[in-house]
Amino acid sequence: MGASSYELARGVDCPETAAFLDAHHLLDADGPVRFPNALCVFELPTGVPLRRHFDSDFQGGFNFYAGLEGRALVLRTTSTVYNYDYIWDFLLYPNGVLEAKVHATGYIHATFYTPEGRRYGSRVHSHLLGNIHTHLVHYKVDLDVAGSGNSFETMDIGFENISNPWSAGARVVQPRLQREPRRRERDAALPLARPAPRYLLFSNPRRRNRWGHRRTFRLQLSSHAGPVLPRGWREERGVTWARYHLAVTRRHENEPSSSSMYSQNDPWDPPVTFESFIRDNETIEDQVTPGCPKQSPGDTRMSHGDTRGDFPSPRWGHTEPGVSVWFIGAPTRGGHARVTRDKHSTRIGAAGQCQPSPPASPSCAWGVTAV
Ligand SMILES: [Cu+2]
Repeated sequence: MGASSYELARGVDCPETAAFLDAHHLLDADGPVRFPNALCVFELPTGVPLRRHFDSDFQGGFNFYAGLEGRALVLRTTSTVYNYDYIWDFLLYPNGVLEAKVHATGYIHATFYTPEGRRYGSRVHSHLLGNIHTHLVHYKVDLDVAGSGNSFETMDIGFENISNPWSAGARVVQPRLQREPRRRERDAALPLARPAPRYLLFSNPRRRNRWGHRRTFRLQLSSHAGPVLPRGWREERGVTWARYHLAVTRRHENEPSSSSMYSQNDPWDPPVTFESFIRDNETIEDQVTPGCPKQSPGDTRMSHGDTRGDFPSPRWGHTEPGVSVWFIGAPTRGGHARVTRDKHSTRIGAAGQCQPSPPASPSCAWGVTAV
């Protein structure tokens, strides 16, 4: 994508305050080609606090208030692919969450309108039909959690029906955690045909926190669409990674990428078939080989039935699939909110000012205590 990542406009593509960086590529060139300002970095107010608590005294006042404003550091670049533009964002949050996200914009690629065409899309102008189509995006991630000896498990919430210990003869239904270790590649390929498990957890069984829980990443997927073609159909062979919400495989040097740009030229017999990574069903449990972390193409996709509101530019409000990684029990919750105690204040903010935080702290926060 490097050769299609062009210059960004300050104030439009990125905020006025962003820092810009050049990008270089070597495609179809004798030497490096520079695209000025093709990357930008900026701080994004998320508009929602990272955390807050108003501790009511239930008598019209409060004991304390503490909050931490929400911000993310964003690294952004774009790719212009013919009529379409993709905006690629990587967001780093102060609580340790990493998020990868893509927005689609540009111009729609329409066809000539006929009334029969409405089975396949929406009329967007006198002679234009916006066709249904799918943008498939996937990320291949080499993930290490406190070293490369990692395991993968999924977790869901089930119910158990127990006798009520405080009331003889009565029953109580309560939620419980259901963990499912995924020990082999086939087990760790989660097909689109079934809903994805609620929690996708990558952990290091030998590295635990003080309470005995494994060091863990949680992967969260955000995607809208379903299968793009029936499994095994001729052209589907070129996108076998699209069969899964997520597939965790053992990393191999000869499997550096889960797809190939040349698959579009020969989807019937593509140069890289992701399905072959899984077919040997290797163990992925507790791999300790250095440099052999597991890789997990997380699959996100957006389906556009282009509608009138998408013309001429698709709205990006409904085109934001992405992947985020949460650290579980790691750099917990920021933890740097300053709570000042001010017995004379009756309103939040009256005495608390947003002050610069200590250097180690990710952001700034303020708090007030009132009587
Ligand atoms: Cu589209």
